[in-house]
Amino acid sequence: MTRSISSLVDGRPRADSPGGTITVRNPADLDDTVALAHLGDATTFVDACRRAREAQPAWAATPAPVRGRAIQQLGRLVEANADALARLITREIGKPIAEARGEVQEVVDTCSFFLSEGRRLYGMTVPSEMPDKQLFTFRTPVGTAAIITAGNFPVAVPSWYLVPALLCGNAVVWKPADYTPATAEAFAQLFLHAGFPAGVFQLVLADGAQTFTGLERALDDGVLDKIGFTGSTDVGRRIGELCGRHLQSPCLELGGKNPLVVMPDADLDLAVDGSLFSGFATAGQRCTSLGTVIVHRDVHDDFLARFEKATRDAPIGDPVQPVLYGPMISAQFAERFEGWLDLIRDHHAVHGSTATGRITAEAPRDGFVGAPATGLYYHPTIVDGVTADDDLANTETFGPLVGVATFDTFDEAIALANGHGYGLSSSIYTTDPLHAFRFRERISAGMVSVNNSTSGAEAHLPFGGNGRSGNGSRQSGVWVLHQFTRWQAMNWDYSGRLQKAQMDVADVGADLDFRLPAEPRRVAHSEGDGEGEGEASPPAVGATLPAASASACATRSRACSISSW
Ligand code: UN1
Repeated sequence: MTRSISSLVDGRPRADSPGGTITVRNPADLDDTVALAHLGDATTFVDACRRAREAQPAWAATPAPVRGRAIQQLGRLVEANADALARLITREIGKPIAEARGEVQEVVDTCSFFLSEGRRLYGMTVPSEMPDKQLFTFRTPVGTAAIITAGNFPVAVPSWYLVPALLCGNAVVWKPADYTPATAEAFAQLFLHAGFPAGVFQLVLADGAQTFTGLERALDDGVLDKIGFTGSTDVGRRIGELCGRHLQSPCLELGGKNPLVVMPDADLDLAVDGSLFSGFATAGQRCTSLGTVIVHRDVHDDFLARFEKATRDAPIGDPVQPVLYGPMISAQFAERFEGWLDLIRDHHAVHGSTATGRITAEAPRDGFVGAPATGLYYHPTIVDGVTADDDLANTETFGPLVGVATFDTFDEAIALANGHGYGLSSSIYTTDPLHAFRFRERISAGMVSVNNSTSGAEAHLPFGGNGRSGNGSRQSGVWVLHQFTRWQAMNWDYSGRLQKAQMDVADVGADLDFRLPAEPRRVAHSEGDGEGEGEASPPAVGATLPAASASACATRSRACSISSW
């Protein structure tokens, strides 16, 4: 069945398609047409922003616990429709059904967290420096937020923005990826049935160029107060520039080149499990997907042999079956991935499958699950011998490709892990807590896993990155509240007179010349030396330290030994 999908402005489908139409095919079965999307244009986008802005004040005036109730109802609706939503995700982007179910669960988890935030959304009471005066802080909504998201997580990542934004009393205009209109429309229907008032949730289907023009116009017209964007670093940069001109700070979640460091003391089987999942789940098309395994020279060959075997044995294919991964999420991603395979050079060694590139009858994959010709399936590719200067070390290759680099010293591992300038997720496999904490201190990523994959963040920890991965904004948990509220400070003087801060403040009279009387210093003499206690003299410079300090030195020298590998 082909769905006909349109923007939903004030809950009503827009019959026109000024931005053209897009036909979306199931990437696991290209003969299956999933949806025909009618795209809006910049005017549709600005119109949606204007209507959202009109609806927002009444929503902001709704008590936060009542807003939380709408989030609760949304969570219930998502749970009740979980199977249909997960199956639609699998059909539209080819995500394996188990992962699609996990993604829907991530929406439920997000709702569960924020439904109670409606009963918190705490401000503070703060003491004043003057009597009969009280200070307070309040969180106020930002206004209208445009949320622009990618299609690799077509419901979970949007929910990280939409749910807290609405809970905080904002109105939202959601522009999903143009290649996931069916999932977007289904998810939008759940919002529209969850009890939010008309107008606070708008869905606009549009391509990137029309959306950018729409953002420019909406900002110029003063009908947009916040932008949340998940997507490429280049587009994030342009959105950042645009927001800067309007004195706004966007919430940007951009790409990653996520490192996974394998120390010589690591449990190698565990490291292989983590590399397999974060390298190839969602066919490597997560922002958190593994970019490069950075493995110590002493365990390189052993690790690579195990990783190679696990990858060769992994079931790949039909996403409704239990597979490691299915097809690429759409034709445009498949095409781009083929370009990135060109970054493999002569000094690299390729492992992991029976061929590279698309899985076809001519380039088959042993053990493929299903019929490869019907979909956009690609061989898993492990590229060994990656060095810091390689394009492969510095380019986000969104697809089933994992680089492997070797290090001798911890400093080298850190240089490889940070050198590309991204900073989203990272991982270290080690059995030594010292290595784990040293890694945490020195890695530039916003997220650090220890003995766990780079993917699979839980929905209530701060999610986001630094450098090429984002502008430091964070989603999820209480941290995202900073994105969708602003602090308002209030002071209330009930003294009945003007009390001037800093000037009319009572002082305390202290005697700052007071000193405690000096005590005589004494040391105990050793037994039988025939003398009593005597006056101590300060330890000579360079004298031997007591035992406690000596053990601290031992710890320090162990720490130093990391950099000598
Ligand atoms: C993304 O790819 O943009 O941590 C989000 C993970 C998922 C979310 C990924 N929970 O891999």
